[in-house]
Amino acid sequence: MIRNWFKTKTDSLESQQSSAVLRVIGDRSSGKTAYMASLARWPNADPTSPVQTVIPVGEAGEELITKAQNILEQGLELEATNLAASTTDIKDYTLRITLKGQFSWNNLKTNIGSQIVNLNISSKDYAGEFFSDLLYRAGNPQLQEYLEDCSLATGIMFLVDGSSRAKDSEYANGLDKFLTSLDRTDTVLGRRKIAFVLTKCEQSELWVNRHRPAFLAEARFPQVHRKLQAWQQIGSGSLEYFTTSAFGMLGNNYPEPNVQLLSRGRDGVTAVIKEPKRWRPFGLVAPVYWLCTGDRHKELDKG
Ligand SMILES: Nc1nc2c(ncn2[C@@H]2O[C@H](COP(=O)(O)OP(=O)(O)OP(=O)(O)O)[C@@H](O)[C@H]2O)c(=O)[nH]1
Ligand SMILES: [Mg+2]
Repeated sequence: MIRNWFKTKTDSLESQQSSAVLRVIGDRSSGKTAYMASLARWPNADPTSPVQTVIPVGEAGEELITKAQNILEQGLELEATNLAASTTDIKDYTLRITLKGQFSWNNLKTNIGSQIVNLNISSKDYAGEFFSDLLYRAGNPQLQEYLEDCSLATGIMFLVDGSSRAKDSEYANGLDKFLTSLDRTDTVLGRRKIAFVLTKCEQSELWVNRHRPAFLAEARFPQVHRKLQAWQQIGSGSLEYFTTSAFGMLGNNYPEPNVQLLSRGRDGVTAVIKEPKRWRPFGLVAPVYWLCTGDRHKELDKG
């Protein structure tokens, strides 16, 4: 009985559904798998966050959580993702992200249902090899298949390790090839969105400007920034900038990165989580929200 009542009650709440088909691309070690696994795991959720739940749908999604628990939460490093022989072999992760309805006494009194927002995404996490193949193995049939698979997506998440600024021109060249190929297929031309996401932004030089993602992108990756702006200006699609960290910070007053660095070089940093029990990523949902709805979410943008 109670269950039925609850069901009708929730069904009558207005809920807004938005979905997106995504591809996560970027250089080797840019943090793509860590991003996806952290999003699926959603550890130590901040009670004040607009995100209510992140639920994996189906087996592939569950696998992401297992990865987060067995690797990241044990303070270990993820394995590099292998380039699948065929794009049909790449796992398609489906996640449902539910944002809290904004209840207020006002809403209750006037009986205006608050909107629960569901973001439904299916997302493929490519191997970073795909990105270097763009540069060095153009014309390769496997690469062509990847590019075709990418063109089915409505949203592209282009992840770049924020501390790999030395690779700006390489990224710009890869991107150039990628965008040219994408625009050649007109499946979703003009409606396609690209989120340029700077990862590992718990690093202090990025953290201080985390609320200015476009500024950071332009300052640290001027050539990539120029390419993306040009792509947008010719009407190929829309573009937004984001900052995120799959590992996050420790403490509130004097926050420090929750990271134990393993290496730092021109490719960026590799690291593991320092205190897995206090693991709280930031900025993961903001790009997904924009890719699904076309709007930026002020609260999610705060981290
Ligand atoms: N400091 C820091 N390191 C991170 C973060 N996310 C990932 N890493 C580290 O960056 C390295 C690469 O992370 P992955 O998620 O495996 O990168 P990837 O883009 O999937 O790499 P490929 O599968 O090889 O293309 C590993 O050492 C991770 O632990 C982060 O938010 N902060
Ligand atoms: Mg990977």
